[in-house]
Amino acid sequence: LLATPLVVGSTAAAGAPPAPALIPKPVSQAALQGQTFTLQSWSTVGVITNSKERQAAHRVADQLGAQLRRSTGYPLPVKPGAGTITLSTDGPSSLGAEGYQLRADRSGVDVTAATPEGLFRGITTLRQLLPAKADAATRQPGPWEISGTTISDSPRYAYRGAMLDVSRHFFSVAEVKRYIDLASLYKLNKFHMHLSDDQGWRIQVDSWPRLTTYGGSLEVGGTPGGYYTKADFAEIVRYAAERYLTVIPEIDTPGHTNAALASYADLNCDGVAPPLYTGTSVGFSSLCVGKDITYTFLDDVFREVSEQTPGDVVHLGGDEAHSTPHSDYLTFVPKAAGLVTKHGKRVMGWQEIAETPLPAGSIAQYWGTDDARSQELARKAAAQGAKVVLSPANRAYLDMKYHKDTPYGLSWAGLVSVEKSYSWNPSTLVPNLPEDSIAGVEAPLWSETLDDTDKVEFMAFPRLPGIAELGWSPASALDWPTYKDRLAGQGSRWDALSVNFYRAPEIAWR
Ligand code: TNX
Repeated sequence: LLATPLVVGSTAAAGAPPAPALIPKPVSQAALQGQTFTLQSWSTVGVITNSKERQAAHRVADQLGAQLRRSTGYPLPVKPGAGTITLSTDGPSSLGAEGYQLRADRSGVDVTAATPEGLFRGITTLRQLLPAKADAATRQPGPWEISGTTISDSPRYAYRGAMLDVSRHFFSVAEVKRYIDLASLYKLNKFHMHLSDDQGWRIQVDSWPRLTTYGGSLEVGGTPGGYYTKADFAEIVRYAAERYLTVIPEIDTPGHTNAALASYADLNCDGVAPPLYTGTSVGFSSLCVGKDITYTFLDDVFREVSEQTPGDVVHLGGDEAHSTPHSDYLTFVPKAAGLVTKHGKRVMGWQEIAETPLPAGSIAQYWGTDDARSQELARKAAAQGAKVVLSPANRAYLDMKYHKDTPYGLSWAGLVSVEKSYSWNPSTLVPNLPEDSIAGVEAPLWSETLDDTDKVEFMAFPRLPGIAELGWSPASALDWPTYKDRLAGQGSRWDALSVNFYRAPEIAWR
């Protein structure tokens, strides 16, 4: 094709729609002047791949086809070989596993990657290039145009996560899937599930059945809780994997354990089981560090949870152990970490675990608020060779209120506006934290005050896409004024997807 790529921002050809605003912003994008792709009723989706990746690459094409069939009503058959839209795994390995190139011109759209995962990242971009109504669940009128463009893209960080607290309030498999779907649209690749806490134990453990049957029975406020059976959890893991998110299960220890302590009296130092807890305090419970049964218990739990986890990371919590004597904490964490590695997984834990020696390959999750102690813990983790995932509570905690009148959420880490949550650079957040120790970013969503999906979406949108951009896009792309404009363009997309997002007044939603 003869068209010369022009830098985006140059005048689009007359008649061509303006280039849509992509989140996360790609590494590089150029306009193809005067070219417009139009999806037609006779368009096809082709897949060019090798035998090893055939199934996965076809599944990505099927995912794209399924969504576009819903909104366009076109048949869009998926077939081997070139199509109107062609997904190819022939891309250079220099793109990395998640990188892709995309070209849309008058004759078609090519998405090229080295892996099916890269194709999946590419189709999330393709969806955002189409009009917002392409994301609708029901048939919409066309035209289905994309202004000519070339994109080359790959992530800044390998770890780009979302966390959902299913303990304080339980969310059904369908609700969890919906959150995974929305996270996947912004190229997040880790789904951290906070599966146990004082208020509820949410994952089946065959060797300790009362954890769920009793310990999972309630939630905050005293309403019925729930738990995931092994089949449920397998379904979540499978669903996430199809969207190229790895599930990281968290069993919080030694604090945040009232649900387990209530389920088994033997786990308590005094042998007395406390009642179930449905309030929202933290820091009052602890496993009994001196008892052997504590480690028999954790060995069983980490074994069963690891067996259900294809990813290589299990999170052991470790936060806010205010009821665990400090010397006990220092004894406990290495023992618990050893049980995670015994079952073949890398250890992840909240920043406090950096006070203890950690096994090779561990990840510490920073949740500080620019305080010196949290920063010191992040550096301590790095100094012993661990990686750090950044979840600064005053920026990345999606449960913090946007402003003082936000109807739910907490504010212990401050009010977190859309601008505040976006306006930071992972490289420089923690002074003197070596860049090569930063694995990436994660946005946790704690659910003390969030008992349904509408509330979850209200808190996550529009802030989650901003954290996703901080994890994916190069530092040079991060800029609030232009981000704010791109974010405005997501509003109609969330309307099409029926996302209950917060219409922050500082954004000119369109
Ligand atoms: C702190 S930060 C917690 C959670 C709460 C959250 C609420 C951290 C690792 N733990 O137990 O749910 O604040 O914002």
